[in-house]
Amino acid sequence: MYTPSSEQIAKAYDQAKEAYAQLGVDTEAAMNTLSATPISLHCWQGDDVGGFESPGSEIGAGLAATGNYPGKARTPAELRQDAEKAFSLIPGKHRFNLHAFYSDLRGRKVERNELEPKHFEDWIVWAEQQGLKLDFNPTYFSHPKAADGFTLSSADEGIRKFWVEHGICCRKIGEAMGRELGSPCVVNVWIPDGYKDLPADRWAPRARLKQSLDEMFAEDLNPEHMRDAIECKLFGIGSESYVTGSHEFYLAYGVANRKMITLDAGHFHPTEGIADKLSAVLTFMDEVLLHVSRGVRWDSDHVVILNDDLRLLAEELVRGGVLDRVHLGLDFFDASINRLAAWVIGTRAMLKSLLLALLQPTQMLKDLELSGDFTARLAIQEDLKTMPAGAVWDRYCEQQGVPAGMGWLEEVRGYEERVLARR
Ligand code: RNT
Ligand code: ZN
Repeated sequence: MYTPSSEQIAKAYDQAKEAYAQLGVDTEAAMNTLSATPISLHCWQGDDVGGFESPGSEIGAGLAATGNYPGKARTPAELRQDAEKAFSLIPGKHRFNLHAFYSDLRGRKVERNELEPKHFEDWIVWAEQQGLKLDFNPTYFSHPKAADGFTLSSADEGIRKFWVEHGICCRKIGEAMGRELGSPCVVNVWIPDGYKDLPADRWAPRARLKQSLDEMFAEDLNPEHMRDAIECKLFGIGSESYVTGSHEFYLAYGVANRKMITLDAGHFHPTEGIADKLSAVLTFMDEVLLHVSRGVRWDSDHVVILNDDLRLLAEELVRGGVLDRVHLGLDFFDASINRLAAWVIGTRAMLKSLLLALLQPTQMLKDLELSGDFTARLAIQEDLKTMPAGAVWDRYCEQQGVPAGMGWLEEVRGYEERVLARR
């Protein structure tokens, strides 16, 4: 196992620093920027998108976490414990992204259209103690009123109203989280609504969704405390032929109503990447939320790894200078491996991709492009791939007080033995 010593890290870092300096890249500046870039870890990797309302219920909504690795979190306290362990292995200060059905009700039964900030008080207190900020999502699935696959675009007025009310509650919860923790909470709306087979009417559900969003967003809440986001999707299991909240729908809604859109890497055609979309949408919108995910042949939500899609995405963020306009959230759920290792692998991959992008001579590449030297543009981008970024990464981990190299895996194994295996 590669667990570098301090001397090893220092030596390799000095060489790397020198190598990057020859390219005009400042490794210290890169690490500083990285440390100021929070990633929002999605709570739902910790329990297979189960939530704590009714143990053992189906997720539904076309979402599927496959695998039965032992030790999943069964209570809010267990989820917090696991998340704390994961955060201790991830360099930097980050955020935690909750879904409404992770309310900490302590045995009470509260309907989703009656949720209040107090039902998340334990989460807020915990976040405060941990120095974390929170993000939030209304939950439009795993519920009897979502059983036919329609929520905010339901033709049943009672159901539609119920979900509008849920959205209103959740915006207020997000506002409380943001106010109490001193950082805007992004409240992301994703609904599963759609048809498996060819619809006879594509229009009415979209008209109803617009109406529902207008009702939900009617009250202006302080953007210092909360920001609304709306997440599109191309298709899902059970909604292959039609999704009410398509990309065009939410993009248009977002531009018309000044709401941010959410780009989930798994929500487009499999050959389509979200990296290319940033410079398009951010030309017209102030902010964007990303759900960084990894689809394998479909929207499978595999654990994020340092692949080309991720590298391109990070390059776009850095080259566009938009790290402060893009909220970086993760969205994957793998139940076939250690769940907290999944968080650590995915988040560390996201951070590594940002570091790689920050270690590029961005201006040099842009200049080469403008001068028409596409040969050098390609040659340098290719050689950058084998520059000693790993040495900078190790140094960054050490600086942030988390294991460098592969040392974190030992920690996870120990935790699995002591805690997870006993559940
Ligand atoms: C579903 C969306 C959505 C969910 C989470 C649980 O396709 O990606 O973001 O994954 O809200
Ligand atoms: Zn998503």
